[in-house]
Amino acid sequence: MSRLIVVSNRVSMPTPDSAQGGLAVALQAALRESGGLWFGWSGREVEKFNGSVSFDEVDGVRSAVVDLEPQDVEEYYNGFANRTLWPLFHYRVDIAKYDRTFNAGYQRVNRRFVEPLHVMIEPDDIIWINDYHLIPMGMLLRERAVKNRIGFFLHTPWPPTRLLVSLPHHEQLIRSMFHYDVIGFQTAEWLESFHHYCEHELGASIKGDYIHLDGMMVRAVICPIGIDYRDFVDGIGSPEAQSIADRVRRSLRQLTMIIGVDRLDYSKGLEERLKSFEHLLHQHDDLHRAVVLIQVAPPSRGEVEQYQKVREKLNELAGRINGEFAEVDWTPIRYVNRGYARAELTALYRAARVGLVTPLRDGMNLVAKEYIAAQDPEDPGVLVLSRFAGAAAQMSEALLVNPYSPEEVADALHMGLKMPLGERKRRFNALLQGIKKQDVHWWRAKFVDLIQNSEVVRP
Ligand code: ADQ
Repeated sequence: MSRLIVVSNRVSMPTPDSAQGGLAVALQAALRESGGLWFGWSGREVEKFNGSVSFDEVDGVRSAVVDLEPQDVEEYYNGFANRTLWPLFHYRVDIAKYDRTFNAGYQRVNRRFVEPLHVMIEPDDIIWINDYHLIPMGMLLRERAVKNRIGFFLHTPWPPTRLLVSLPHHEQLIRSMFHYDVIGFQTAEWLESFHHYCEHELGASIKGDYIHLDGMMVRAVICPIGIDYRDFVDGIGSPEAQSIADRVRRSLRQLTMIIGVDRLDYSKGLEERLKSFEHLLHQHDDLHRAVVLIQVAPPSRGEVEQYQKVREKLNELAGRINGEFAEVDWTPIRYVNRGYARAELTALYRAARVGLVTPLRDGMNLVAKEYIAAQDPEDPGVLVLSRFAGAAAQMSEALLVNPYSPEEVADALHMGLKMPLGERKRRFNALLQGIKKQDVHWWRAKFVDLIQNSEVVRP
C-alpha cells in the first residue's frame, strides 16, 4: 500500500478532547492506515524563516510542520489566501484585495513548503494537497522533479469565469493546476465553472473527466465531502452532550429553538439570517415568546478587516433585534461567540426544531449534514438550507431557500416550525440516507482512489 502524504495550510493532530472536525479525524485515520504524513504550517511564527521541520507523532499519526515568519503570515495567509482568494472564490469581488505583495508572499510560502517537503517524498508516495492556500504547489513539486501522483482538492466553490478573470495573473495560477493528476471539487456547479474557465480562457479541451491543455492533462472530478456520521452519533450519549442538553432544556422551558452554527464569516450570510429572523417575528406575533434563535458563531480570521466589520455588524444587529422584540422574560436571539466541543454541538443540534444554514456561498457546508445526523429519528427537526451551499446539491429534501430573501427564509422557517411529524420524518430519513452513504470515509477513499488510479499524461 502506498504511503499517503496530506498537505494543508494547517496541520491538525489528534487531541485528547473531542473538539476536532470530521475532516481532521478522517484524514488522521487515512494517515494512520497508510503510515502517512501530514505536512503544513505549524501555526507558529518565527522571526526569520529557517526551513527547519518539526516532526511529531500522536496516536499513530505523523506530522511534519514548518514555522513561518510574520511577513509570510501577513502576505500569504491573511493576504492572498484570506483577503484575495477566499472572497473571490465566494463571488465577493467587491471586497477581494489585489496586492502584488500578497501574490509574491503566496508564491514564496508555497516554495517554502515545497523545499523541505520534496526531499521527504519517496517513490511510491501519493500526495494529496488541500485547498486554495496551496494551488501552485503541484507545479512547484514537479519543478523539483517529483514524479509521484499528486491530487488537489478544493474545499471552497470555484467562481464563475467572469469573476475569476478579475484576478491579476489568473492564467498563470490556473495553468499551474495542470501539473496535478486529479483535481476534486465539491459539486457539479464548481466543476462546470472550472471547465468553463479552462475552455474559454486557456483554450483547453474537455474529454469526459479529462482536460487537455498543450500536451498536459488533468482529471477534474466531483467528490463531495461528508461527515464522520458514526463518530458524530456516538457523541449523542456522552456525558458532555447530556450535560449541555440538560442546560439547554432547562433554559428553553416551552420555547421552540432554531439553531445556527457557523464560523463568523461574511460568506455564511449571518446578517441576512438575523434579518430573516426579524422578518419572521414581524410577520408572526404568535411566535413571540414562543421561539428562540441560538446563533453560535466563533470568530475566525480576526486580523482581516472584513471579519472585524462583519463581527461589529452582527453585534449591532443582534442587539437591535433583541431590543426591538425582547420582553422581560424572553430574548429572541441568543448570539454566542464561542466554539463548542463536538458532543456539545450535537446536543444543541438535537434540541433545535429547525437547523438554519443560509450561507451566501459555500463549497459544501458540513453544519447542514451534522444537523441532520444529530436528530432524534422519532422526532426529527427540519433543515432550512441555502440553495447556494454546495450541500444543497445532495440535500434536496431540505427546505431550500434563497438566503438573500428575508421573506423566503422567514416562510421556510415558519413552515419548518409548523411541519407535521410525518413530513419531518420523511424528509429526515431521505436526508440521513445520503449522509450515511457518502460520509467522510467514503469521500477520502474515493479521492485517494482517484489519485491512485487516474490516467496520467505528463509533458
Ligand atoms: P468551513 O467554511 O469552516 O469549511 P463548514 O463546512 O460548515 O465550514 O465546517 C465548519 C466545521 O466547524 C463544522 O464541522 C462545524 O461543526 C465546526 N464548527 C462551526 N462552529 C463551531 C463552534 N462554534 N464550535 C465548534 N465547532 C464549530 C470549509 C468550506 C466548506 C466545506 C468545508 C469542508 O468553507 O464549504 O464544507 O471546508 O470541505
